[in-house]
Order: sequence, then structure tokens, then C-alpha cells
Amino acid sequence: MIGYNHTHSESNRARLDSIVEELLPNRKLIIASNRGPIEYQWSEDNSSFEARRGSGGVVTAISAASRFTNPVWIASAMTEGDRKVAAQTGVEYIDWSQGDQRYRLKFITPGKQEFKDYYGVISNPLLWFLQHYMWDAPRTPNITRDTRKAWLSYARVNARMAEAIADEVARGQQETIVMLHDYHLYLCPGILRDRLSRETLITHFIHIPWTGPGYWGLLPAEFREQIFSSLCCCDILGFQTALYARNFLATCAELLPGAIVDTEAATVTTGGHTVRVRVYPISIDVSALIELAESVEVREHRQRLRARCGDHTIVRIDRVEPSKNIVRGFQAFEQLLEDYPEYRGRVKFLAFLVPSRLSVEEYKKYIEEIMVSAGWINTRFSDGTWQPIELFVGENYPRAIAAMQLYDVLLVNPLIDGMNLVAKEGATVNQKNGVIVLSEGAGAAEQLGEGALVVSPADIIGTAEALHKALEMSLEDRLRLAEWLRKSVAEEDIAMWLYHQLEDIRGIIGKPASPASESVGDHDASPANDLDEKSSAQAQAVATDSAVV
Ligand code: GDG
Repeated sequence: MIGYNHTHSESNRARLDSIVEELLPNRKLIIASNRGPIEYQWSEDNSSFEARRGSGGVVTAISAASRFTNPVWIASAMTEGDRKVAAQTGVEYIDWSQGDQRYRLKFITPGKQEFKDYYGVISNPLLWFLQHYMWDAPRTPNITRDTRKAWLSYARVNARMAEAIADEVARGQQETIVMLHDYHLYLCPGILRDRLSRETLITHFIHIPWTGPGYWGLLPAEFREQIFSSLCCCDILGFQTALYARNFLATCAELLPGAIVDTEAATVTTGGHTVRVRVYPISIDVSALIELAESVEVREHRQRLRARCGDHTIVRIDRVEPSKNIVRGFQAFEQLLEDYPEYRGRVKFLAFLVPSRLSVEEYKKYIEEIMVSAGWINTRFSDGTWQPIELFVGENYPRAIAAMQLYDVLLVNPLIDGMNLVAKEGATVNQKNGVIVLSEGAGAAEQLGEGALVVSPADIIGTAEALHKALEMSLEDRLRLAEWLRKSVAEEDIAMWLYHQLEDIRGIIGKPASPASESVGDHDASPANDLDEKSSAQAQAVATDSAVV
């Protein structure tokens, strides 16, 4: 099986290499994202820095893509360590290489209050909650004077990022491709378009869902119009799924005055400039992941975790994030134990939870709710020797990969999720032909639904039944689904994610966008680019080796 994945990885890599060879030798590539690929922790005790992998799916994906291109990567300083490193390096790059991953990293250092407003008020929660349908609309959000003040900080940090990018563009004589990432940097394209020549190509990839126009109405018109009109200054705007891309087009048609939306061609024209709206489902670096899964470190975690498994093992791995729907996942498990008592004593649910955004009140509350829910189920069903749920709280990526190898069932039940890389990682490394129970709200369902048991995320009974079905599935059916998933992920790995973007960039270079002459069908080398494709189908004991909550 592993050999099979390698074959795909090699041919995908070869396709990517050839387009990189063609496009990038004479062009500079700049990647910009809020979080950088590494974070520095400063230790006062021994006056030294420790570099740690940045957390979350955006870092997983872009780091993998940077294996192929040696980009300049500009990010915000997130930790005190990052700030100190930035102060020491000044205008120079941090040259980073690990294995075959190489990039030249630069931090921008917004003021502390400015960063708090940009990150902790506007990006998370305002935009994140908005784009995950997480506001409780009769009560929240409340756009107050403070929110408006924070919005100005959001704009200022975007301006700082745009300035750093523009300086970097000016530093060389080469043509440049700027790839922006995610909701923290929505206002960058507009500023860059004013500052840079037309030769500089700007793309923006949005890692999270794009909600329908009705929900965007929760934002004041001035905020949302700034966001939409800035994004329309890109050459290409990338989304995870066809549904999110369609939502963007509908949003511009409804809420952006003067926008000309061509849904056939999937373009929006504003002020004489046309942005192409495209779909690039993000993925994983299959061969690097398999290598990691075979490492000594992961093997040791696997051995330790085996002792925690039951006759059947359900696993989930998430940031502690309300949109991941962790509590309902536990409630579905509780329902399973209630409806099928034969599982008691035999099934274990191992939940690996990475603390996230603990400065945001809702996240602090959510981790408490998780503890209470797991504790309640454990109290209800534990029999002295067997405890149904075990929580592993803390940052430990190798341990998470080990857990993915051991599941009989992987529960991925977010309310809504841009993609969800855990589903793709699990499908790739699992050693037990395990079954994935997958929410139709995860972007991954658009691609992987056929190889998983798809559930509606609020449906506790339906999720419990899917867990039951997965646990009872014949080996033959498990094998068939697991193989289908492995193949699907391997065919569209991270190299292909980048390849499809570079292919579209190649199509634009030297050719101004024209809504009339170009249709989405022109890009059908990537089946994912067809917007008419089917829409998204649509503790008591806390084990931790780093943080106890
Ligand atoms: C956002 C979007 C989209 C797991 N444990 C640890 C750890 N992980 C890794 C996982 C996976 C990544 O973190 C999480 O990625 P997801 O995609 O599941 O979720 P988000 O963080 O919400 O990512 C999402 C993604 O961006 C990419 O576009 O798919 O929809 O919300 O790779 O294995 N990472 C670290 N420590 C751990 O303990 N550092």
C-alpha cells in the first residue's frame, strides 16, 4: 500500500517540479500568512531560543508546499521569542532548512495592542466565527466602538504586512508571485494592488469556509465591502471547495456594489480588474507523512498508545475549537454506549486535543465543556477497570500521527471546516483499515465522502449509528473504503494542490484576465475546479505529556 502512495507522490512531484522549473527560476515567490512555519520560544534560564513547528493546518500545508519552491515566507511574530528573533535579524532573513524544507523567513512585528485587536478581536473571533456560522445571531456579534477601533488595527497590521511584501518585491529585479493566506490578511491584496506593478501576480487562498451572503450581513457594510473589494484585487482567489467558491460569487453579487459577477466563468470584475475564483482542495505531503509515521519517535508513541486502546478504538484529533464539534462527538459516543451495551468495556475513545486560542473567552469555556462532557460519560460508564474516554491534551504532533495509525474508527465531525487535514492524514497512515466517520460540513467530505460514512454534524443519533456501523463493518468493506481513501488522497496530494495553482498562474502570465474568453472549464486539469461539481455533501483521567488542563 505504501509503495502505491509513493508512486503517486513521485509522479505528482514530477509534474510539480516541471512547472516550478518553468515558472520559478526567473521569478521570486513570496508566501505571507499570519502564523509562520516555526515559532521561537525564548528561555530566560539559559538565554537561548527553541524553534518549534507552528501549530494548525495552515502551517502543515504551506510548510509542505515550501519543500518544492524555496520561498520567502513573511509572517507575524506570534511569540516573545519571535519578536526577539525579529529584532536580532532586522531586515535580514532567517534562513531555515530542515530536511528538504527550505525557506527564508521574515517576521513583521505589530505593536502589542495592535496585534491583540487584529488577532484577538477581528480575526478570532469576529471573522472566524462569521465564516464558521458560529455567532449566536440574536445576541452576538455586537459591533461596538471597540470593535471599530480593533478594525482599524486589523487594517494597520494588514498594511504592515503589505509593506513588508512590497519591500521584498522591490528588493529584486525579478517578477514576483505573491501568495497570501487566510482571513488574517484580507485587506492585503487591495493595498498591494495600489503599490505594485501589474507584473506582480497576487493570489489569496482562503483556508476556511466562505459563508453565504446572508450571514456576511452581520458585518457592517463598510467592513465587508473593504474585505470583498480587496479580495477582488487578486488575480486568483482560491477556496477549498466548490461550495465556498460559489458562496463567494453570490456574496459579491449581493453585497459588493458595482461588482460584475460572471458565475459561468467564475470571475468578479471591479474597477476594470478581474479576479478568477478557483477551487484548490488543500492536501497533505503524503510521502513526508509516511516517512514520519515510520520514524522511531512515532513508533515509540505507537507502542505506548497501544496499551491505551480497547478491542475497538475510536480516535479524534482536533484543535480545541468549538467548530470541531468535540462535545457532540462525545454525546454520540455516549449514545452508542447507551444503545449498544455490548460495547461497554470493549471500546475506547481516545481524544487528542491541542489547546488553541486560549486568550479568547469562548475557547476557554469550550475546553471546560469538553472536560465536563468526558468526565460525565466516564463517571456514567466506567467499571473500575475500563474507562471509555481518555483525553490527551497538549501539543504532540508525532503522537497524533501514531494515534492515526491505530484507529478502527476516526471521528471527524466538525460543524463546518475549510478542509480538515486530519481526515487526509488518517486515511494515509492508518494501519488497521479503519473507517472514517466524516461530517458533511468538513470540506474534506466533497472529496472523500464516497470513502467514508458521512454524517450530519448536529445529528447525535445519526453519528452514533455511523459509529456502530463503522465498528461492525466487515473486513472486506473496511478494506475497500480504506483503499479508496488512500488512493484519493495520494492522487491529490499537496504537490497537486500547488501544481493546480501554478498551472492557473501560468495561464495568466502575459494574458490579462477576460471573463468572456475564459471559463472554469479551461482549468479542468483539476477536476476540483469545476464549480458545478456536487456541492459539499452537504474525563476523568487526562493523559498528557505537555499540558494538563
Ligand atoms: C485550518 C482549517 C484546513 C494534530 N495534533 C497536533 C498537530 N496536529 C495537526 C494535524 C493537522 C493539523 O494539525 C490540523 O489541521 P486541520 O486541517 O485538521 O485543522 P485547522 O488547524 O483548523 O486548519 C482547516 C486547514 O487550515 C488547512 O487549510 O484544513 O479546515 O480550519 O495536520 O495533524 N499539530 C501540532 N501539534 C499537535 O499536537 N503542531
